[in-house]
Amino acid sequence: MDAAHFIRSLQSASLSPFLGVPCSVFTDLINRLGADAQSEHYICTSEGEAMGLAGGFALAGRLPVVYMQNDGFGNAVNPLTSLQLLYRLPALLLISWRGEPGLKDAPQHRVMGSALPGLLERLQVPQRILEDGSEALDRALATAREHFRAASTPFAFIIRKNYFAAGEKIAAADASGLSPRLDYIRLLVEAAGHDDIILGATGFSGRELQQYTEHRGRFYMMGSMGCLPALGLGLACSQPRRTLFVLDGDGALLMKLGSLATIGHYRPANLVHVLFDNQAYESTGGQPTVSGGTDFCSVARACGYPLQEKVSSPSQFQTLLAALPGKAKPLFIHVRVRCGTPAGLPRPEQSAEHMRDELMSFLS
Ligand SMILES: Cc1ncc(C[n+]2csc(CCOP(=O)(O)OP(=O)(O)O)c2C)c(N)n1
Repeated sequence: MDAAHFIRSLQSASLSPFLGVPCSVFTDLINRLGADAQSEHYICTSEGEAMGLAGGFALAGRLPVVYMQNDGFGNAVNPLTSLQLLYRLPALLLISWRGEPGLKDAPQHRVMGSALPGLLERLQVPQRILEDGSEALDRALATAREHFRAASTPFAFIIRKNYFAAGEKIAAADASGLSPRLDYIRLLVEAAGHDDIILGATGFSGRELQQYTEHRGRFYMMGSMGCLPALGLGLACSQPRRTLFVLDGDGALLMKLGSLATIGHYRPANLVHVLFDNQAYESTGGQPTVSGGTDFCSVARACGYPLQEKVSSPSQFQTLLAALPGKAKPLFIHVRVRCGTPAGLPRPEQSAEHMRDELMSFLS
């Protein structure tokens, strides 16, 4: 499906604005939305937030379109049930079908991939799996419009992996002078003690940690976007003699920014929270996040982290790592990085259970 045609068809059916959290299935769609000044478009920090925003547009009499990965559908369920379905507010949901049964995909999509159609049905959200071609789209749109008229609640289009063309990765905003994340990850793993724990988030920080470094205490959290700082807090509280490094992404941190307040409240004296901020959802196609307007060190300070450091070069990072034992913790380190990862970065071959077993046997 041509993304420009798709957007025009929805707009002709009075559907607008577009908003959501990226999935690589929507790279081409989001590129077109970003490039077209006529399309009203909002990039959100979580799918739950997107549903709230959609509720506001619906109250103003509009028919918003919310795109999300099916992994993110979980975040949307709460407002879907107690906002859209309670107040009867319409929205067209575009949900990517990662982990569609029978197709190869990353393991974190398996459960939601098979559950999605049934979940929508249980929630009484009518759905269409979109078939290719503009006639199929027109028919689905007519059904959705009729549903909005009759019931005034959300309608879901399930979007298969290859529905839109692959789409070019969005070229990052000017990041000249900045180093890529992997330069910093390598330095951190070198500096970490043998007994320390290093956690990598959904997105490229976890994948690079897993693929390009060796440390017995490393762990890549593949899914559950935004949950890594909380998982790190649990480990840090249970393993007080080890230093625990959380390698975060700006998209992931923004998704659950409340974790900063929780960590700042409990103040684990062994946690180092490193944010690799490329101002993008790089691993889903480089779509911009809203992080450019957020001063993360100030937020961490206000949430109770006793120390925050801003880093913009690997040598600065190295100096900081050398002085780490004497620094107050939880320590927040904001590293501004540029987008870019080695070509062909594979997904890990180990299963999730294997990664769990490795970390647990290291800890015991
Ligand atoms: C709840 C949820 N929503 C969306 C996704 C899809 N997704 C996977 S990685 C990612 C981008 C992560 O961005 P960031 O944390 O900045 O890391 P980067 O990709 O830049 O390394 C997104 C949106 C997901 N896995 N889970």
